[in-house]
Amino acid sequence: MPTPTPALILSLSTSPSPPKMGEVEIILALQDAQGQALEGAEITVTAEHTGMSGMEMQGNAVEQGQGRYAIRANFSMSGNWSVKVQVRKGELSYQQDFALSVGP
Ligand SMILES: [Cu+2]
Repeated sequence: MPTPTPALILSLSTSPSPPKMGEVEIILALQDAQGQALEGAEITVTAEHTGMSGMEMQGNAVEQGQGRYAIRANFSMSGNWSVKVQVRKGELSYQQDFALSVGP
C-alpha cells in the first residue's frame, strides 16, 4: 500500500488585499504538517476566470524564503477566479484550489 501523501498547510494572500483588476501579487505561505516552513518547493499557479473558458494564466511562483512564495498575476477582468496551486518537492505532490473574488 502506498504511503499517504503528508498534508501540507498552504495559505494564499494577495497584494493588494482584497485583489483588484490589474496587477496583483499572489503570496503563498507553505508549511509542512508540523507547521514548519517548507522551503525548496516548486509551485505552479494557474488562474482561471470562473465560467469563462479560455481565460487562463499560469506561472511559477518565486521562492522568497521562510516558506513564502510569490507570483505576479495580471487579472484582466474582475469577478470570480479560481486559483489552482500545485506544489511539488521531491516525491511530494499537493494541490489546492482557492476562490478569489477580484474587484473592479
Ligand atoms: Cu474573463
